[in-house]
Amino acid sequence: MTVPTRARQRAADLRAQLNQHNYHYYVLDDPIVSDTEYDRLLRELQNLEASYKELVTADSPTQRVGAEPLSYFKEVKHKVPMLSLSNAFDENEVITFDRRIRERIDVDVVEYVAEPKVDGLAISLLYERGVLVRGATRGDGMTGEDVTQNVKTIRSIPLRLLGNRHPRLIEVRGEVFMTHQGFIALNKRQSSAGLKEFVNPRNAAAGSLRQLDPKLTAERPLRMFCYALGDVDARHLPESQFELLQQLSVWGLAVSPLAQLVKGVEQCLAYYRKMVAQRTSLAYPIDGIVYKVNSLSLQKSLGAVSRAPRWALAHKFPAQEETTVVKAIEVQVGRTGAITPVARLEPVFVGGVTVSNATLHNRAEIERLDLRVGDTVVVRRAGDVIPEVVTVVKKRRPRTTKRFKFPIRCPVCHSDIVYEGGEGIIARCSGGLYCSAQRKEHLKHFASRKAMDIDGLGDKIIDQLVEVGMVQDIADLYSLTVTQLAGLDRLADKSAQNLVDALERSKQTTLRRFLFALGISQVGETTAGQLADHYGSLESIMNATEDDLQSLTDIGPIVATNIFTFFCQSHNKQVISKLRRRGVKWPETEPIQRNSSKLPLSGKTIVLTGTLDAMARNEAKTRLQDLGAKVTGSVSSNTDYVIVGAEPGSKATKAEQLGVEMLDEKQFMKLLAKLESP
Ligand code: 9MJ
Repeated sequence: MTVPTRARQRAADLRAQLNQHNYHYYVLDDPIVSDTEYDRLLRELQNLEASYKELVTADSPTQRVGAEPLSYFKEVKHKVPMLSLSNAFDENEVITFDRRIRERIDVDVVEYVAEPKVDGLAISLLYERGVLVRGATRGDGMTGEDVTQNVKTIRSIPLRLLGNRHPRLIEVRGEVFMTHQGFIALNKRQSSAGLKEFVNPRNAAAGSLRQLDPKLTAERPLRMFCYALGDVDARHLPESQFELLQQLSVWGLAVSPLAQLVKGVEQCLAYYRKMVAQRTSLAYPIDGIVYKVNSLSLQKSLGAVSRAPRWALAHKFPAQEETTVVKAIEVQVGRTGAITPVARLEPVFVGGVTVSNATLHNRAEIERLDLRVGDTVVVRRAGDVIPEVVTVVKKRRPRTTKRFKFPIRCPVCHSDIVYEGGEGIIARCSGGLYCSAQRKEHLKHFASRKAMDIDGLGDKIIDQLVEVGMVQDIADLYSLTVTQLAGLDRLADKSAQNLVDALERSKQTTLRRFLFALGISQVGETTAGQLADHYGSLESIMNATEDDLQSLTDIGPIVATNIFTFFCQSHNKQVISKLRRRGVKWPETEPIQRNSSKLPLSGKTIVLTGTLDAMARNEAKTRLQDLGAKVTGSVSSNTDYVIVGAEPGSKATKAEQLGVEMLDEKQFMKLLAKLESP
């Protein structure tokens, strides 16, 4: 069947458009059409190609998925070996690397390209006259596997290079990787399908590229950054590494946006330090920095030793994962009684520090890992995050291990442990301030910098004060004397005096600090600040009803209940009086009057129920408050309006019974539009 010229032209046009969109999306990270628009164009091309089979080309965007599963991968011999990189683990090794290069080529300052070392797997892409004809893994550097079908499913890899006058043949090399987000989403899907989860993004990327069925690879969120050439047959090539990256990008291949030219070893090290700090905020895993001599002719003359080039170096970050052995599993009791299991470890150097404890989060996590004392585990410490156990190396489990039994009583005060949260995931000691562990944490919070800021009252001193019974509650801190404190371990007279002075100074505080210091469940600094601003005095807060408390932007029903319940309890009221008697004070302020009579909704009480299409509940609340309204949580005869969203709760029924005026979303939006216009 002959293909009408119009169809042929349209297919070529669609292909070009789709390639452009891919380039904007994956290489420039700046999409110019929506996903829906992209899908529409792709579908149109698929339909055209289905009508006229002759239109199908190897580089058509429709050909990314669709190849039949393989039974094995063919071998690929790399014409130019795929080298690995020499590693440096500290700055001195980088200094030596730079010195050797300077000596060999006899220059004072070497120009390098520095870029993050992406933690994925090295891949080679072969383009013939601009069309992708083969994708291969690195393998052992000499022989890899032909993964063309799989590579084609990766949308950041162009099936045809952009522009024209491409080299007759060009082999581009780079790293295929998975973003953290893609990795988490993939593992979620694996887990809900009852399949094995991947240990880290690198394993997930490698496993995904080695699928015999390309349909499976297509479902995996893989990306690629290119950084080198292999075999080439071209008239003109760039003269430097940095220009090469720019040329690759012009051809539509993604390169690291963080690659930078640096001069001399000092700038290399400065780049490294900057990236160490940026590492955890990147969307994908990196495990070091690669420095490469910028001039390609110098690279050539420097050559390679064994399988690594002399002109490049991988400066590794401290490992974020290491294996070690679990010596014990214990549980810790937090300020609010939450019980967190922790693994005591054989100390191990990971992420730049020695780690001997890792959090196990909760009971379910121990069960998920099936963690036992004696197990060899992989621990991870990323950035400043608390170290955690990633996996158990089951192969190295000793023969006689026992499943860990989660305690049913608090290990400190022996009160019952109660379970709460979704599926009873949070274990909590029911002992309250009777539990000395909770008391200690409560005191530590009270003394902390953002709370009462008691300088010199460290964790060790608090532990002793509780253990010897010198302090029962937070108010007792203010009756401590120099003589008493000087009797404690490792506290000299001078430090005891300093601590008493610090306690004295801390008495003059602010209402927001004091409220935060009380440690009411879920009342952080922001909420404490809002309460202080809104009410102006402790008495007003103590007298507020739950409904009234909910009129604050950040306070929902749960936090309102926490605050209300806290101030109802007589022991809390007693501690507060005791603190005030001992001299803790703050300037009382005028409550911030939102309900200024000048505002259009001043004096009006409004309740929100159901979900709104146009905005989140909190936004609706703030906008109403900004107009002077009081927004509360329950409907009464004092309510002026109830705003009813989709699937309203019992509040709508109550409003109807009481005859309170109700506004649907449309009416509400109209009201906002009218009142908010200047
Ligand atoms: C990675 N993994 O990001 C190289 N790499 O260069 C970068 N790997 C490399 N360069 C030559 N950015 C061999 C390997």
